[in-house]
Amino acid sequence: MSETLENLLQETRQFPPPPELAASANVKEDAYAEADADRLAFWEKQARRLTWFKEWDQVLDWSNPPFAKWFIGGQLNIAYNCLDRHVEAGIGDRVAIHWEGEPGDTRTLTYSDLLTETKKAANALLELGVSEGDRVAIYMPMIPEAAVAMLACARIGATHSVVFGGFSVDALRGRIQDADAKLVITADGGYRRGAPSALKPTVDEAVADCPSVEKVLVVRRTGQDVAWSSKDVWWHDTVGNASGDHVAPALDSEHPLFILYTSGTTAKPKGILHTTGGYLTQASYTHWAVFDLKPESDVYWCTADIGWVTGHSYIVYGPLSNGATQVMYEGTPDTPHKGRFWELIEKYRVTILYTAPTAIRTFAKWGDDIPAQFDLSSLRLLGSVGEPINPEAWMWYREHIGGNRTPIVDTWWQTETGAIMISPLPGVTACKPGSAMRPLPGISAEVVNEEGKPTGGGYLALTQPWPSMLRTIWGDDDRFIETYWSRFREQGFYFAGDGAKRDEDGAVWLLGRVDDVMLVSGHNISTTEVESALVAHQAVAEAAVVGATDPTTGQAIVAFVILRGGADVSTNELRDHVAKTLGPICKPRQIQIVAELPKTRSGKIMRRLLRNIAEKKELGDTTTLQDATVMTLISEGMKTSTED
Ligand code: 6R9
Repeated sequence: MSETLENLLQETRQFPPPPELAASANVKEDAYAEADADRLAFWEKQARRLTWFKEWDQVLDWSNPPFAKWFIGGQLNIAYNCLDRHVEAGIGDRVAIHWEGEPGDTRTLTYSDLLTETKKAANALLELGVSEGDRVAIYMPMIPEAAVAMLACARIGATHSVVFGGFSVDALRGRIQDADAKLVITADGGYRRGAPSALKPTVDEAVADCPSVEKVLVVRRTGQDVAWSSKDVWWHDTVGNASGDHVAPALDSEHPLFILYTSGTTAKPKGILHTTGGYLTQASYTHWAVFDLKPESDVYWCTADIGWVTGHSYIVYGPLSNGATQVMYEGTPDTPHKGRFWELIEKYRVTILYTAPTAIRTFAKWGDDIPAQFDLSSLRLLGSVGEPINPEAWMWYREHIGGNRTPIVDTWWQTETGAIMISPLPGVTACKPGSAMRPLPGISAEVVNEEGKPTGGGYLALTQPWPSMLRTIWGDDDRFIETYWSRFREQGFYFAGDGAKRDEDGAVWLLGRVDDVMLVSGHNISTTEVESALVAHQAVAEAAVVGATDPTTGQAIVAFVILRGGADVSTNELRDHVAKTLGPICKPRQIQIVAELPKTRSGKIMRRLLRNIAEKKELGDTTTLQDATVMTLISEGMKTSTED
């Protein structure tokens, strides 16, 4: 990116909070002023929402940046905060998890059930030789044992590293080796798209090259045949026979809680390290504040996988620390039919739904008539995470899922930030479709130029340390400094890697990764704005835009577009539509209609792969791709298309 980012899309629609929600909201307008007046006192107050075995001596140590410490000297146990204290408070009978398997089998776990399971799993881990400070890899389907495994690790102070159940042998092996994991927790398989999908063979192959692994703990989920080695133990034997008595030890506030590897690039994955007290403080506070959680009456559902940071912070640690009742679903949204999500919302009377733009655009593509067949009137709040949400997808979500009633919180954050950073507060903010609006109370973010000075369109920087910030990249402090803290070294800002703009009301609009920004005839154009213009055409469901090398303009815009079911439109009409909406400079050189787009497992479009196709280069690393066949289909389509 050379100068600043162009500001192309103008959005004038605005949706104030429903009055009832505003009146009873957990967090009101005054929170911003309170946090501005004394940021550390504000976070100290949020830390007191948790139960500490020993109070901290100091809130923040920032004497050795960028290595932060929060709540120094404090001691707590995360599993105790998520489970024991709720049972001690007399709400052990409250449902923690309504679990729904893909084939339709169900399990209901109360807080007491979850506590007993976690204590047994903690004892089993100890018996298997895992102790405080050891690393445990978790490679599991979306079953309750996945959450139990994480909580059991947290309980005994073992650092977990969850690896997406869809990742390959190579990805799993690399992550186990990088963290020197002593134990792997997995399952025989899980259900995906109507059939058992094996996990254990991948673990067997990976573990063959991982001398650090002493044991593999296996949950029986599908009952499919598995090869068995001397390292393997069944969950139902080991955890099943373990004692249900376990006292949660006090762990240091800075004790390493988890490592989570960021995906999606050709570089070696970065093991993002999170610790205990600061992480839980912010995960818990933001879950309560941003989703306005009323634990006695809400039924919350986050559709993420636990292999993604969203599953860590907003399925496991945030909701459970707040005593929430939630839905957990094993499978895909189209199995056995495309209304599965809406069926579950109707069945469990879900009040808060948290999902990703990729899912929303897919639902819009499948058609409005599908959600219309279900009773979604229980919903009172919707959330979005993972990518910029195109204004038209936001409007579709509000109308067809939220019945034009519910606020939508577009939450910006990263694996590295650990918890939500920029988001509306549902009882306070008048939301604009497509904007994450403003930093949460206690969070400092700016849109800055190359020199770190505030600007209308440029880089998103985080200007003050925050409790749930990453502490380092596992085993590589230099890379941590280089990746996140070198661009604004002088200012001491964290560089998020995202482009953003601030509108005249101060609202923040995320514009995608700066690596994806296109430089067309000297103009920096964000992929997000061109994609949003395309999605605003009634024929378009999804769009991915890349800058491909061009002899005359430097880079030229190439768009890959998925049409809505039944829609028919010429690519020239779409090119003209973009030119009319954003100006002639943004007119794509070429538009390719495709059936699918390459995405990561958390649904982010992998523009790097599309850029290679647009420039007719080799594909590069596709190991984190959700469906590898997509690329072959797109490049074949590209060869036969004519550039109009
Ligand atoms: C939570 C998560 C982080 C990257 C981030 C940004 C993109 C996430 C977003 C968003 C625009 C939002 N991103 N939420 N962009 N608006 N509401 O997604 O973590 O998987 O580490 O990805 O995702 O580009 O930098 P992670």
